Amino acid sequence: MAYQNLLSEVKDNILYIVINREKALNALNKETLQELADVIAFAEKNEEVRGVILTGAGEKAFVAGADIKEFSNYNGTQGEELARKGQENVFNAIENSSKLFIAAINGFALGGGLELAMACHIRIAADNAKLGLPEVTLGLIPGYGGTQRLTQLVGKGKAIELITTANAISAVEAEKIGLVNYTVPQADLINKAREILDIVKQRAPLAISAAIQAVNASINTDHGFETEIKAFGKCFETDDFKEGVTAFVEKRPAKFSGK
Ligand code: CO8
Repeated sequence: MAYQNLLSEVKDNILYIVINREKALNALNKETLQELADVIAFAEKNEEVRGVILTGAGEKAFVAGADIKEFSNYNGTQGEELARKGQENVFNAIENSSKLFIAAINGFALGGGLELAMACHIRIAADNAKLGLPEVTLGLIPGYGGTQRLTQLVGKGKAIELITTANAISAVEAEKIGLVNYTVPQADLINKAREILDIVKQRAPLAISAAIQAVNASINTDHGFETEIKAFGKCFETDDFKEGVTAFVEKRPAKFSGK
């Protein structure tokens, strides 16, 4: 699929998505959000795709936020609609995807950019990255799930501090508080993300999907344990379970079909 604001490529079962508006520090305008929604839907239904690496073009920014230049004419109803649509089609769609999404944070991840990274299942930051939610400097608050996901990831005290001060933090600080999984030199960023997906690719696809949904249920529902029980039971009905156990008994690597 050809996009105006994204580069995308499937290679060795990994979908690479690059947000490609380098001159605007990869800010999320409406078109980019729509293209992201489309490429996420593509990843979900394409069996070849076993994981996704999401990054920004250039070495300066992952995403410097929603496109502020589009904001000036919005009223309350439009603001609410945009937040709802974006959350449903992009941010929640990533979080609830059956494919593992890794954000490779190659620079500024601010506002909607940090929200995008937080919607991903794993975050890896380059050592030059700066992360923050500066919305209150614009008279706004985060609208793409940032108040919820930051609190889930780092706890209420740190989330309130970061959101109300609007201070951006370094990758090292972000790793210290659990906001990113790893900090690596910029040159190693994609390799580190690929290294993780190369492991995940060898695991049973339906089990990966079930694990993501069960972990999500621990924070987004009040029935996480029940979700786990049901998902655990369903795993026994998969070919992948039979293959996994047979391969173990036969002392060979499993060859999962995702069925
Ligand atoms: N939107 C639009 N354009 C941007 C954005 C942005 N978020 N960030 C940077 N740009 C543009 C600049 O305007 C500039 O363009 P131009 O060359 O045409 O003037 C270009 O990118 C380069 O930026 P700078 O010259 O500012 O680069 P600096 O190195 O001096 O500064 C910063 C880099 C610190 C990242 C600075 O650009 C900055 O502060 N950007 C804004 C960061 C921000 O406030 N982000 C939060 C936006 S609000 C948000 O994300 C809300 C999400 C929820 C929305 C929910 C519903 C809609």
